[in-house]
Amino acid sequence: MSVALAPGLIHHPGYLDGPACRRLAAEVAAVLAASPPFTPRMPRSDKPFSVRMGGAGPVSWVSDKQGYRYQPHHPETGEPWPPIPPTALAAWEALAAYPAPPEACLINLYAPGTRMGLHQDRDEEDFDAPVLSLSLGSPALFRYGGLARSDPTRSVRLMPGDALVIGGPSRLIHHGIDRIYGGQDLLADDILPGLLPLGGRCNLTLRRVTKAANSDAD
Ligand code: MD3
Ligand code: FE
Repeated sequence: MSVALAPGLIHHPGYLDGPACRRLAAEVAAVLAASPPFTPRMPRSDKPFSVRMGGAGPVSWVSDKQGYRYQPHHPETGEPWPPIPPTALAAWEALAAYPAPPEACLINLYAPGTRMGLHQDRDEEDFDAPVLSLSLGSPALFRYGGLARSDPTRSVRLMPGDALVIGGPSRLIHHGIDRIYGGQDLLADDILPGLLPLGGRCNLTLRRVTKAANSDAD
């Protein structure tokens, strides 16, 4: 089942079932055990993000006083990023409809009460490729608008196991996470014990960064 939220913005509620979510969470835990989460900082102000991040793949995204960029190594350990989790790669193959594999897997870690402000993702060279998002843990309120920051926005709740494909005319829309539902009444799984507080959320985004050689996409 899938729902077009906008042209190119396709929501697949419950794409990963319970066992697949647990398998992906275990794969993410292994990535973060080898390559620890870090706190990105705003380029100009040096203000820390409230979201913590990890990464996997040939490159991943970092942000510090020097700016935003994709790089092949962890910003603190200097080690190469671990491989992209296989369950996430399988979802890319099933949903992305793109002839080249993802090069980056950003891992966003939201403690209860954290958020991500409205932004665009435009640090990649290849906007022909979609971005694939996979959600684990607590539900979140995802807000999305248009190409202009002042365009009207709508909101949708992202649940654990949901996939979202962001491509085509939606690739450069403004979007953010307004809240995490770490509800007292919600029976939260401890998805990443020791890495994220109970009631937290983890989001993976798979991306192309460079233009694929010999692809028909350009
Ligand atoms: C729309 N992550 O990592 S996922 C991000 O839940 C990011 O952690 C949010 O925004 C999260 O940059 C939202 C859905 C998503 C991901 C990438 C997009 C929506 C997007 C890229 C372009 C447009
Ligand atoms: Fe984003």
